[in-house]
Amino acid sequence: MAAGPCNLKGVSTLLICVCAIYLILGTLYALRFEESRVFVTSSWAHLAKVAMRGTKKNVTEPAMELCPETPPRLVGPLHIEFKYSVSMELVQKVNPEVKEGGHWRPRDCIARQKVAVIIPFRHREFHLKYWLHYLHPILQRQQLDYGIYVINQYGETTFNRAKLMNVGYAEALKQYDYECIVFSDVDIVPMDDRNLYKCYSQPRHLSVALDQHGFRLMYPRLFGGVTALNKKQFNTINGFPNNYWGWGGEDDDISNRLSLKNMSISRPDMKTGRCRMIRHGRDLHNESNPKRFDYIKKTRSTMEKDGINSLKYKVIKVEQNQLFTNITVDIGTL
Ligand code: UDH
Ligand code: MN
Repeated sequence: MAAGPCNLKGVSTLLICVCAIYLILGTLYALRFEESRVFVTSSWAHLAKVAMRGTKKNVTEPAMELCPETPPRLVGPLHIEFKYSVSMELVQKVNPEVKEGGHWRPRDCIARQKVAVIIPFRHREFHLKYWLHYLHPILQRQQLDYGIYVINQYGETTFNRAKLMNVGYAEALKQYDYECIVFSDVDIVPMDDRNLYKCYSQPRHLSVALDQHGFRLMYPRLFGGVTALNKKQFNTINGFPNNYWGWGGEDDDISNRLSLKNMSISRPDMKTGRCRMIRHGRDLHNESNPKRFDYIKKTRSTMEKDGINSLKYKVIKVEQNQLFTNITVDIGTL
């Protein structure tokens, strides 16, 4: 009789022990499984991460090389004419890769130079269409990282080409880290795309052989039409003069500035440097400047105080068009 409860006690103790062992073993097993699951998950996550890293790198950071010294898609002599009219819509349509504000850069290599092209401008929309039509594809074949800036003189007072070019320099550099500035008349188009719109170790004169001048350089120190200066060259001559109002003389003043600072003019050969200029008459409010002959004799004394260091203007409007940035500016008057 006494063994009954005692046996019962023994059996229940045994049961509790078995349950406890079962519980402990079960927990341990579950923990191990969980651990390995975490390990499996994290190793897959790690592998996936590595794989993704590889893909990401290929998509967003392709190993870009510097564009070749000689752009490979240049075609040489070009057929340039102004007989057929072009519309801005058409020019936009055939240049879909040009970004807002007239910016473009090569997709498959790093451009050798960042170039701002500055166009002094007023009431020449008709010429601008041709310029954009011809120049965008040329600058792209030249593999430049470029932006186009039309500097539009506000109001109807006397035109001042050199002051507008100074404004273009100052404004373009506020927008992007340009290292080279090309200054171009709106009516001049190169006839050979090997005439590169970039900077050289000396200031560059690009429009050396104009059709209207019988494809000849008018005089050795000529530095008008289309020119290119890097920032250092431009600042060494204190930029361009601001006080040439009306037609003529400012290009000779710039040429004087270069020789006074012991720089020479670099040029393409006379075949590569051929350009066409759209025929036109003299514009209203751009009469030839009778003071120019006096002024160009005094460059030595004027260049230090008149230039980029004394430039004053007021921006009226900045428009980011598809093919160019249009900056309307009040440059005052004589
Ligand atoms: N420009 C304008 N609007 C003007 C005046 C000049 O946009 O009202 C700009 C334009 O970029 C032009 C540049 O300034 O290309 C130079 O001016 P220009 O074309 O008048 O100078 P160019 O030496 O003209 O070509 C000479 C006068 C033409 C006389 C023709 C007589 N046969
Ligand atoms: Mn002209």
